[in-house]
Amino acid sequence: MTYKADQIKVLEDLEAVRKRPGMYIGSTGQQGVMHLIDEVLDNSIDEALVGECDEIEVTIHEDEKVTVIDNGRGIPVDTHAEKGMSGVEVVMTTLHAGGKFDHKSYKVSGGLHGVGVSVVNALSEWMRVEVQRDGSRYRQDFARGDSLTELEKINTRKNARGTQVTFIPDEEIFGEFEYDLPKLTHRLRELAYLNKGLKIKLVNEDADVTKSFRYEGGIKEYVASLTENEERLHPDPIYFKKEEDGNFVEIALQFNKKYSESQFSFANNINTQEGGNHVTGFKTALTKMTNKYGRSKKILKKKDDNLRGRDIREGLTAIINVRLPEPEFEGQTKTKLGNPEIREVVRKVTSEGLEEYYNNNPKVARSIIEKSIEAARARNAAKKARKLARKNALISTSLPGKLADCTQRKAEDTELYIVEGDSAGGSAKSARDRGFQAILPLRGKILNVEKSRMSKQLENKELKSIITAMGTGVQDHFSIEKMRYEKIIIMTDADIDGAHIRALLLTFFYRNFQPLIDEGHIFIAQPPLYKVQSGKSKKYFYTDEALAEYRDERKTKVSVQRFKGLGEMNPTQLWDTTMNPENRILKKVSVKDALQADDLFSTLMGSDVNARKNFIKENSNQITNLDI
Ligand code: 0RA
Repeated sequence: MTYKADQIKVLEDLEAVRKRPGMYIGSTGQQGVMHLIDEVLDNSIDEALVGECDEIEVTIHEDEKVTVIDNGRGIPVDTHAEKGMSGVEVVMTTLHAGGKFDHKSYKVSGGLHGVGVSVVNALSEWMRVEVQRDGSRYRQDFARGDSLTELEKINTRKNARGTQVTFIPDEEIFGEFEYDLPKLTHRLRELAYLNKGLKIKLVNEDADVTKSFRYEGGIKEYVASLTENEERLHPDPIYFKKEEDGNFVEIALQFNKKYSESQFSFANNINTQEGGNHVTGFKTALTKMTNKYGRSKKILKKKDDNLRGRDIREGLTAIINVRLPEPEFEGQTKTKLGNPEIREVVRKVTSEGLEEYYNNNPKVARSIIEKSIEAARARNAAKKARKLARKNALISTSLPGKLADCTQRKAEDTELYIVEGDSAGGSAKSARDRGFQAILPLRGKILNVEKSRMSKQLENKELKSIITAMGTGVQDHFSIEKMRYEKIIIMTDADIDGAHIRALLLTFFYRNFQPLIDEGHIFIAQPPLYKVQSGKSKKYFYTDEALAEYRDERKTKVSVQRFKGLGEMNPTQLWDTTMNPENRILKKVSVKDALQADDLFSTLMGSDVNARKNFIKENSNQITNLDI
């Protein structure tokens, strides 16, 4: 009887998932599709977390199915006493089945994902699970939450184990979808770094590309790769780890001669973008221990103030990785670690680890402290300069001369176009609807913001004019309410230089005006790449693929003009293709993945010019579609 009741409940549960997929996976867009892969992957990673799996393979098949294979223990195949079904069926058809097998010591439950792999079943047109366990191979097929077959033994094979899950997202739910391969690649690489020694393979059958990630150095290697283009204060990353009361903590640090701070934290393999108690514990210990050492060695003199945390962290790239049995995720995006007990554990590990490192590497310790003192000086000088500037009231009140403002004064529905170059700026000024569109042309190269302090950035004419045009003020004086426009639109040429300037501007916004990105105010204009004239009709194309498709369809010869720069378009063309809200394509810039962004920025902004050029060439598509 219980069997029947359970079966009915299962159908109801998974029907609910299909009715309101957004409640379980956030969205039914591309992110939702990616969530399905994450969900299956999390189960394999959980096996790796308990040391039961050291190899994972993800395949995107030509027919758009996805397969995730691991060599973990395999989903249990025996009959579940309460439920009267096989373990495989329980896991695949019961919401939150994780709790039914609660003998896992780490898990991602309650995290970003953690809704359970049954949700993937519910939202897949078809799904096949194969388990290799106890010398046999088993298989069961599912579709849209129901089982299609019973669990069958398909053959015997000794000395192998693991789980293989293949699924295809349901078009009834997701419509036409595409996988975000750059994002998947990034996530798999990140997971390989976070789980030292774990081998993760990504096979993209369509492109015939296979990538393999395995890092014996774990997060230490991660920090090294993130800072490979930086001038470093010490040759190898600082690393320490500890396991205490079932909590595992590891930290890798690299101090560099740059001015920004990059900090990435993870809890049970989830990127805790909003930070949390592990990050607080780390910061407290770093500040306290560095001051203590500086005083004891008299690098910090009696008359000197204590170093502030943010002065010590200037130029620091840090990864904080923790694992704990019952993680609690809080915050707006559920990416803030809430467990209070972890703060003290991380504080202690950092304190002890740093003290030992400083004592064994006095020269490095001195250079870190001297750099912090320098940062504090610069901060105080900048503060004085700002006070003076405000007194003069020059910077903040008069709008830049080259700004062609719109006539509407209320910010609502207005737009500020930041345009590369005077000639394009001229076209944009003639093309615009002056009622709600303002134009700010930029001249020459803007400052590389990654490599300079804020005080220096404020001296840069081009950046200064952006700040005054926006009206928000900066740093302590920033106020989003003072924004003079609703949208800020970056409009650059569709070439490599354009991509570079766009990346510089994005860095500038990302580092100094993140709330503008968070609240969806920053956009990228998409000028067309080609104009095709056939007879009297004109068509514009924004990607090479779209043009190729059109050419294939037509077969006849058409005349194609490639736009190299915005300046080549006359005002009417510019309006029709790029500025008219009715036709244009705007890309909203969002901080979805600070790590991905920073990865990109540090390569783009690092001192190795060739690495940067190659990166832009290889990734120009990704830069245009930048997910930051
Ligand atoms: C429930 C219990 C156990 C493992 C799993 C589920 C499991 C699920 C998936 C999904 C993909 N790969 C997986 N690997 C394992 C524990 C099994 C045991 O104690 O032997």
